[in-house]
Amino acid sequence: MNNGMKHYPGMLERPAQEALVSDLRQCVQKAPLFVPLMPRTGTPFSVRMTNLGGLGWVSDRAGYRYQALHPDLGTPWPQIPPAILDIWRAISGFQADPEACLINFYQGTAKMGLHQDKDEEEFAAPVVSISLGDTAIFRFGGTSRGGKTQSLKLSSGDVLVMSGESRLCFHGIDRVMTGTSTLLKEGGRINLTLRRVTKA
Ligand code: MD3
Ligand code: FE
Repeated sequence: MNNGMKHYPGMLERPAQEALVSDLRQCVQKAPLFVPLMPRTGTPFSVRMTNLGGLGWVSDRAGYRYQALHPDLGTPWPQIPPAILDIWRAISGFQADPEACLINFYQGTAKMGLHQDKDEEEFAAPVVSISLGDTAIFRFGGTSRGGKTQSLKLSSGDVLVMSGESRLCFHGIDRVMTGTSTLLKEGGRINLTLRRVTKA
């Protein structure tokens, strides 16, 4: 179970985390956080999001998809900063760069239910996740819904790589532990998820 999942605790040192947050603040000025809606029902997510790269993941009443433009502004997403691409190049083992960097911002009781990431065309590429700020309780299981699950704490500076069988595992965030990091002045948690969308 979960072959191909690798956790790198504390891969990013504090100064690197601070530099990333500074990059991300600039990016979010250009591509503000939006509140995704569940397909069909329109129920808002508790997590706010934005994206970097040629393609961004969005969700609204019409469904989940990747698109080149910010849903509220109609402008292209900012480029993925070099420091973020460097992490992918160092750790993914994949020959092509990611096309999408989803930024998830968790405040207060925000969480993310168990789901699979399957809106991409390229499943041979891993997904790389970078955690910044407060510690999260991450839950993951196997490739079918309803199986056994395990949990893992994801702390600021941790990197998680999901390749092979784990690429399609069910996963989510149960909760974020308020006050566990001083990285973000207002608290909360940022997760960056790097993905290859089209076939390389
Ligand atoms: C396992 N994000 O954006 S990161 C997501 O912390 C997402 O915001 C969570 O799930 C977050 O889709 C979890 C860890 C993670 C990311 C992608 C995965 C785990 C994954 C893709 C496949 C399997
Ligand atoms: Fe996911």
